[in-house]
Formats: sequence, C-alpha cells, structure tokens
Amino acid sequence: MWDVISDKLRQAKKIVFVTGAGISQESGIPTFRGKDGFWRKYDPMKLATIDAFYEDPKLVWEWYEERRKNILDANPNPGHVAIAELEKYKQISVLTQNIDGLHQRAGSSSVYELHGSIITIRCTVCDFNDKITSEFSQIPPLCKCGNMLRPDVVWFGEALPQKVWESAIEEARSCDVMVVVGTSLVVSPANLLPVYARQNGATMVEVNIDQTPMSSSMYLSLRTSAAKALPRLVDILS
Ligand code: BV8
Ligand code: ZN
Repeated sequence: MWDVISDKLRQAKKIVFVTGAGISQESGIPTFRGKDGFWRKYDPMKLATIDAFYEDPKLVWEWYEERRKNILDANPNPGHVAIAELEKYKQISVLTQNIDGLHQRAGSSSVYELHGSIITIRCTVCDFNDKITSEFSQIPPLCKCGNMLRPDVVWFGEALPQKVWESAIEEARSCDVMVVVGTSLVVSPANLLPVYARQNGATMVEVNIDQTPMSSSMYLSLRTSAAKALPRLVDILS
C-alpha cells in the first residue's frame, strides 16, 4: 500500500495531515457529502450559516446539539489513533476541517481546528467563550450578558480563525510529506493547503475511498479507508 514511498516516509522529518469528515466516518459520524451524509437530512450549506442562525437559532442549535451528542458518543477510530501514534516517530501536525475533537481525544497534540469546535461556545456579542460542560437549560442558550450564545464553529461565509489559518499555511509550507485524508477538498480556503504543500515540494499522498479533484496530482492516491490505511503508516515508521 505505502511501499512506493516508504523511503520518503522514513527520510521525512515532518509529516502534516489534512483531514476532513471522512476520517471520522468510521467513528460513526456522518460525512457531509457521502451517501450517509448530513446533506440527506439537513442541508449544511443552509444550516451552517450565520443567516440560518439568526433566522431560526433554535433549529440551528438543535442541529448542533444532535451532532454534539452523536460526537460525544463516538470514539476515535484506528485512523485517528494511528496519526496520534506517529508522534512518537516523526514531527506531526494535523490540519483538520472537522469540529468533532476526535484527533485530540486520540492523543494528537498538534491539531489546528480550521473550522472551530462543536464542544466550545461563544457569545454573539461579548468575548465570552467556554467549553460546553453540561446540558443547556434553554435553547438557544443565553450569555451572562443576555445575548445569544453560538457554537464556536466557522460557518459558510465566515472567515477562518486568523491565527489558526496562518499557522496552518506555515505547517503546509514546511512539511516533507502531506497526507490528505477523508476530504472532498470542496470547501475553501482549507482546500488550498495541499496546493501550498505541493508548491513547497512536499510528497503528496491522499487517502480517500473516492476520487477528489486533487487525486490525479497526488504522488500516491490510496483508494481505501482511513482506518485501514493509516495504521500501516505506523508499521512502516515504528
Ligand atoms: C470563507 C464547520 C471568506 C461548520 C464547515 C459560493 C457560495 C458561498 C460560499 C462559497 C461559494 N464558493 C466558495 C465559497 C466559500 C465557502 C466554500 O468553500 N463553499 C463550498 C461549499 C463551495 N467557504 C467558506 O465560506 C469559508 N469561509 O470562505 O470566508 C471570508 C474571508 C474573509 C472574511 C469573511 C469571509 C468557511 C468554510 C467553513 C464552513 N464550515 N464546518 C459545521 O461543521 O457545521 S465546512 C464543513 O465541510 C465541515 O468542516 C467539513 O469538514 C467540510 C468539508 O467537507 P469534508 O470534510 O471534505 O467532508 P465531505 O463529506 O465533503 O467529504 C468526505 C470525504 O471523505 C469524501 O471525499 C469521501 O469520499 C471521503 N470518505 C468517506 N469515508 C471515508 C472517506 N475517506 C477515507 N476513509 C473513509 N472511511
Ligand atoms: Zn455575552
């Protein structure tokens, strides 16, 4: 599976992973565009937006609460665990589009959450933000200042957190190997990160059960699942 690049992997100092919803699919979390995707029940393009939130905060909050419960019941799968394990052998960072926190729960210590996190909230007005630790007494929940709280995620049309985005570009530009896992590379600007890595001469690898717009420009494109492919990386590098 990885044989064609085992030497490049062994020689690599830094390996950067760009991950999307596909890496959490084997933890039972629906992807956005797959057959089990959210699109079937809700249209994230409509719900994951600031307009939808102000139009119907209760509906948007109910969608996030349903997803958050599903995520809290889910566990990291062998794909997440393998990436965390690799930190013993290489300099690793994870640039994730996911908001589920599974990379951190698997033990990864350098995770950049490009689209925020479903387990933190922030106020729509003041600078309050916090981890969600208990059930809300009312939906939508209110801040101490009296204004509505919102999920601390990046909605379509919103800018990514400035510092996280700048660091992610830095990571993409300074890696020897980039492994793009479980993302359709539809959403920008996250889908630019592999371009930055390739411009910098990184060896580009993709792990995806389907084709993506970048499959043909990858040095190696593995048409298999994250939970199957990533543990094999640990076998090569340990
Ligand atoms: C911005 C958080 C500018 C919320 C998310 C036209 C109209 C309107 C907007 C745009 C437009 N054109 C472009 C845009 C910009 C827009 C965008 O890219 N839209 C797309 C849909 C065209 N982007 C934005 O709006 C971004 N912001 O541009 O701001 C700006 C700048 C300055 C100042 C102000 C504004 C913000 C984008 C962030 C949106 N938030 N999530 C939430 O989750 O609720 S994005 C959402 O999609 C998730 O984060 C998700 O991760 C992400 C991307 O999807 P994928 O992760 O790739 O998931 P997907 O289901 O698509 O693919 C899964 C893949 O895995 C598949 O390929 C499948 O084959 C594979 N797979 C499945 N199972 C497995 C597997 N692979 C391996 N193993 C398996 N087992
Ligand atoms: Zn407030």
